Amino acid sequence: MTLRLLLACCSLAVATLATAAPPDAPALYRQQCASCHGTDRLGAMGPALLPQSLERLKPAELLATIRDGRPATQMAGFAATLSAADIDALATFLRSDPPSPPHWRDSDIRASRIVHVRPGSLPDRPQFRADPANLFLVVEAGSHHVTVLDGDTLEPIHRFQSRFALHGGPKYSRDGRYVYFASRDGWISKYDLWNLKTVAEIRAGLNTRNLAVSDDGRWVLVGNYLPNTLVLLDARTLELRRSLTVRGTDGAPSRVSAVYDAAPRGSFIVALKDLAEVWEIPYRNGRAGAAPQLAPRRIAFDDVLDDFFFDQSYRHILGASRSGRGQVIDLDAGRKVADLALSGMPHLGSGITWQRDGHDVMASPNLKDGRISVIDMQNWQTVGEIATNGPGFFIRSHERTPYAWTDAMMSPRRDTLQIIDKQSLAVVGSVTPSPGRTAAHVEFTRDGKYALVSVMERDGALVVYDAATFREIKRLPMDKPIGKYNVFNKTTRSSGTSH
Ligand code: DHE
Repeated sequence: MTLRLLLACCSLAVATLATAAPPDAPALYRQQCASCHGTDRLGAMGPALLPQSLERLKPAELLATIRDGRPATQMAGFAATLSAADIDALATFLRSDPPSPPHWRDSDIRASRIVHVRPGSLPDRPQFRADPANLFLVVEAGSHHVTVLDGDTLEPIHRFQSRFALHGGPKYSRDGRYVYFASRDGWISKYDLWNLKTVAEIRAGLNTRNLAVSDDGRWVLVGNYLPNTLVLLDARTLELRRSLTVRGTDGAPSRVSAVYDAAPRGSFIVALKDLAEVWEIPYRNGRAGAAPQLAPRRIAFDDVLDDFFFDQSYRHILGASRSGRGQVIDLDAGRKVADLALSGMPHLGSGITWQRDGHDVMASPNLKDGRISVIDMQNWQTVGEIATNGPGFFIRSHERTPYAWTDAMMSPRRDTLQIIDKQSLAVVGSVTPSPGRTAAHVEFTRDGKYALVSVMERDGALVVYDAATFREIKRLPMDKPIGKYNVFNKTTRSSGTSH
């Protein structure tokens, strides 16, 4: 090789090295993302972009979102602005923890509150003709909307924009007038269903699991993954009343898996993700007008239980450990009273109950196995194992139908729901609303006559079936409808739906 050629090769290598400098992801974030998602990645007009917020997004989906944007939202695609290497680097950056752990203190919570409508300033009666107790709220995850559906005419009466990524059931006040939503980003929204208006909002955390409303309608408790907190709000105004960092007796922090209202006990129940404890927080005993103390009664176990089902009296919890082992906890006694013969990954949180042979039974789907387990609630024995098309998420019924409907959304048969006779425990029918497309989550009209099923796709639909003949009655196009919630069934704590 001549000297000249050698020099040429060297300078080419230097030039290649210079152009191959790795992208500066933090700088790219500041230039391209920070104005919508916040300089601290905690969210602003766009959602938070922390590892916890992105957990549910597959790597390819995150890349595609940065590259192509999200249809029907303000998220534009960056394919024309950023190279593939820049996009890769940004995705890796977003999946990494920020240099200092993000905080969300009481002062941040307070500062985030937005009052859209002054309490007491809206009419105290429904501003529409539909039966307010037979309304449904349908959460459409595609472009983050909620549809208000008249349960008699089965026609929408209103549709509104929600916060980004609602999850879990919205919770109604007992009279059905107000409904509280939690978004995965921590936003709690209070909606006046009689006036079809969002009245107040507050950001209670950075990554929230769910909320519970006390039976007396006075308190909202929010459970967070990030930070590890419980947040108590005044249900009337959404003002912050108390917060508590969740720790074990040894000081170890824990995420909150979920919070529940145990109405007959006058308390909230808190499921914990990292502690082998369940907490009970009474809300009725305090001084008149005073916010309940977040001073939990701790019930300790030998294993973490983060998914569970309550019996109708809220005396017993049926809980599943991470290994899938099931146990029954007596909340009065504060200890385990029985083991449950369950395997796979029972999804007890989606369980329902009904009467069979004079006994209350409970049925739970399974996230790993294609079967529904049916358990006698008196002796805690398994009285039936119903083979289904595959692992599923939800099972649903109603006091006035002889059938329970279940999906197989975690399996190749995700497009089909099977219908089970609650007495014989035999599968007696099935529906496939749209072949090849995910169908799941059933809710009944207040009289139990119609079953509403979600086709959970961007160009999806809400499909209404006659609950006795399993014939399709109508379908309403919707943008990735997920859960739907009937005011009557939820406020009367129907045994056919989760609470
Ligand atoms: Fe949910 C409720 C936890 C994934 C749709 N889900 C709940 C509740 C909990 C929970 C604790 C009860 C809270 C409540 O209603 O107040 N869900 C979890 C998980 O841990 C899990 C497996 C993983 C996660 O990312 O959190 C999970 N859930 C999903 C989904 O993938 C679903 C199918 C679609 C989605 O929205 O992301 C989903 N979850 C639902 C729905 C409810 C729910 C529709 C309310 C059920 C009801 O009828 O009340």
